[in-house]
Amino acid sequence: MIKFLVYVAIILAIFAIGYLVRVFELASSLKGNKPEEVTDNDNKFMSKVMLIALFALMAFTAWTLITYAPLMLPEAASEHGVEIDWLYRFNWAIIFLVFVLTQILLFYFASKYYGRKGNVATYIAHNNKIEMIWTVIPAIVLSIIIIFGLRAWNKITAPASENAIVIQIYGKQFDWTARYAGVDNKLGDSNYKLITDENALGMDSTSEAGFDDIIVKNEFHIPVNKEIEFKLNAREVIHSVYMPHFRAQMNCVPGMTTMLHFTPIITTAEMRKKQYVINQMADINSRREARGENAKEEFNYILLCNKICGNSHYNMQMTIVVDTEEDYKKWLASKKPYFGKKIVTNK
Ligand SMILES: [Cu+2]
Repeated sequence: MIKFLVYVAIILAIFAIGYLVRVFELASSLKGNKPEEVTDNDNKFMSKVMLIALFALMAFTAWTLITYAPLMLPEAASEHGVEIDWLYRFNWAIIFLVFVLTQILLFYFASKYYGRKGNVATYIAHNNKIEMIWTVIPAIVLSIIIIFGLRAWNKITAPASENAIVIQIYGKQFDWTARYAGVDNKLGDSNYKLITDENALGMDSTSEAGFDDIIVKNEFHIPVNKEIEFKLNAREVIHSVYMPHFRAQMNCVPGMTTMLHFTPIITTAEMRKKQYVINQMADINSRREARGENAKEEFNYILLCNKICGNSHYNMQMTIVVDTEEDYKKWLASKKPYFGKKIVTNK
């Protein structure tokens, strides 16, 4: 009800301002002034408004930066994530510099050279020198950005190294499954025709490479400072693996295998000890408490589906735990292979 009254008040205020302007115009026309004519005094007034607008714009920009900076992506926890963030900040620095410079010049000139009676603007039809400047400088800056970007992109999308740990991430409506390649680091064959309620991934029980494959749900572990190669599959529609802390995202497409790889550099335990993470979690938990929820949440890396894939898409996620190598091995050893067979390898 109060909201409704506020809206009514705003609409009435707009009408009131309209009428006031009309009254002002009528009064000045009675005095013999032409209301539509712009006088030198009007221009001078607007030149001051330009300066005020410049300060207001800069103050607003500073405020949004301070207010919304905490909502940017969390700290990068993968090797290439650090590089992506560096590129991102580099781009921001250039954009910010150009923004501040051009806006200051724009408003300052508009304020300084306001219209005066009898003044005529200088028309420049063509000037090679200034055209050269505004073409060459942006071209150089853009080339630098593109070269840095391409170098990073080539590194990120290059094939994973031979000894990267292979993990399959399988998406279906509406959950994720992770499959570890086991001792041989090779995933066994699978076939969609073999999919049943028990064999959700359609694993082929005659494929030897798959005998030691381990299947986990809800949560999967990876060791820190080791390259992980993800092989991504989907059952029925396109899903998208998104691991924001690791700056990694790739679509999972039915009928094909997509891949991505990264090296995590911060363990979950290390992340939980960081002061800003402690503060963030305290903030989240205090808001939960205010809502009457008891469960305390701890920081966790997360894998999300980033393709709207159906009505429970929002809840399609998995916890990622980055362990020390020792803890990772312990965790993996506690899991039983899906087919329950030990594989004999000569590796
Ligand atoms: Cu999905």
